[in-house]
Amino acid sequence: MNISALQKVRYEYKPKLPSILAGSIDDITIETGAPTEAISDMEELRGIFKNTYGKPLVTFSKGKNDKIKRQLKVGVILSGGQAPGGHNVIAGLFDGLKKGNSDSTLYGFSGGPSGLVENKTVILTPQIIDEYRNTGGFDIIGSGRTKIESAEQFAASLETAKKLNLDAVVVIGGDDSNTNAALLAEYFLANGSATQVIGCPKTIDGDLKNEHIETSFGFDTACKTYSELIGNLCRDTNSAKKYWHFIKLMGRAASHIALECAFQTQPNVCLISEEVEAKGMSLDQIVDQICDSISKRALNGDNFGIVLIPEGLVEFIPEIKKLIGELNDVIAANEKEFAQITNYVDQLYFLCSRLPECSYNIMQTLPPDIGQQFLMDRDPHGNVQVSRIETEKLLVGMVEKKLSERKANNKYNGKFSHQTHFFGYEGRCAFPSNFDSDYCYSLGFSAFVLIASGFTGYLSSVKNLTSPASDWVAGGIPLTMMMNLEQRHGSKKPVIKKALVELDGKPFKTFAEKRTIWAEKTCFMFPGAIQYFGPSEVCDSSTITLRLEHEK
Ligand code: FBP
Repeated sequence: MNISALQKVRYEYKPKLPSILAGSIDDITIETGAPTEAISDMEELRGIFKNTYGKPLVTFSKGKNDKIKRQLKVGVILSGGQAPGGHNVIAGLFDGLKKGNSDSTLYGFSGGPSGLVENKTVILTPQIIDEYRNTGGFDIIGSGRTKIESAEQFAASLETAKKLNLDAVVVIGGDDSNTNAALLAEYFLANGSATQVIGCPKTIDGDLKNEHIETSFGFDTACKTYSELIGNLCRDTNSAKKYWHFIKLMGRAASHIALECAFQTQPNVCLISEEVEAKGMSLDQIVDQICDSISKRALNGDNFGIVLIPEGLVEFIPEIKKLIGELNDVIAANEKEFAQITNYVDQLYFLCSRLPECSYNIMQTLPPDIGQQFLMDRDPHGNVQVSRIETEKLLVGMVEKKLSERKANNKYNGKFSHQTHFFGYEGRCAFPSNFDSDYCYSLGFSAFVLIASGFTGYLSSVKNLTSPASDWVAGGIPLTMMMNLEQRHGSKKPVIKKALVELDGKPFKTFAEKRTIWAEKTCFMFPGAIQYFGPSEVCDSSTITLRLEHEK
């Protein structure tokens, strides 16, 4: 196999573990706290999760644990979008299992949750694991977005667990996938199965976090990768002084990635979707905000700059959010008929009598290529595929129009040339940073300890992440503790609450203090590429968001 020089040396990297997990396997025991409650809708959730609701928080400490050396059979699933470090979660789980008992087996379910439903597995051997240590990607077993929701899918998953005689299933996924993990844990117990289910918090979006989960894995590496690219564009535009770069950044609904990249690069404008929603800003007001920065900088002779746009922005602009919701309803109610219409003009004609007038009017004003993107298939969890809506192009078009109006009114006298970019997939499979390599390996190892100790319906957790890894605190969080009921497809469903950017949180407030000056002056920062070797402050630091959150 052809491997790069970096891949070769990264195989040798030994991820750092919390000291409790790095020591002897005979010296890891469990401490449990008081019973827990869901974040809201407690009574309803207690009814849905009769067997798994309200379990205590778990931490690991030194001591004897009779169960830790059990021979175990475990299956692991990679679920949803790729995030750097997934391979290390599997490596940590594998090494933990083998350290506990060398006869334990780890199955990988191929292609995501459908691998569990369809019983498609590979046995993970030391050779396979060694080929993937400290590498990006999910290609060790593949991933998928299948949602286990029908009675048949749950029954088939149970059948697979029985056939393989599984002690546990580990679901490495985001909020939707871990909601699925919670339902699976409940279903197994309710149907007399002893197969445990443990989740691991994955997603570059950074939106699976709370008091107990400080960050999801992959966020660190993805943000550092995008920031390197944005920093390069900052330097390019500061050299050539001729382009405004409009950069859309992945992250689905939440703007955590855009905010972190703003800290790392100090762009002229960074839009934050959550603020747009809170202030009820219209598309026109957003365009005004960008044009204000362009106009001010033009007065200084600076006809160049950087604009960061969170991927999910359109869903937070009240008038567009309403449009998307209404489109979802019309498309769902006329699914088959609508699927037959392939031409955009005919699609608009079909929507004309079915959408409320005001939403139809917005639809008509959108450039056809953007309008079409609003009509594309939803993902299996019902989400609009925001990564496919070219918001950066929509904004550039509107900015150009507004600037010519300003010029006609003598309110702008600059020169506007632009470039658009979308950074998303570029960061999802990068070699994990040291932080993600260590964090993921620890999450996998911690999942093993939870399984060996008999827990189900838990999310593997590693806390105190801004301290050196030896001081990290490992344990488990009951999945039901992070849940509430939300309206999905016309009815209330239990879901893990998505963490959006908090406008009264330290990261946003810090950004808000600095952005006025960034909008006018050139304050760019150039973080450069992720470093794997060198001084610890360069190689091991966590995100600025995490550090600010710890300061509060
Ligand atoms: P997860 O929520 O599954 O972690 O996915 C993250 C993500 O990268 C989002 O940021 C993005 O909107 C989406 O996946 C893109 O999905 P796809 O890979 O299906 O194009």
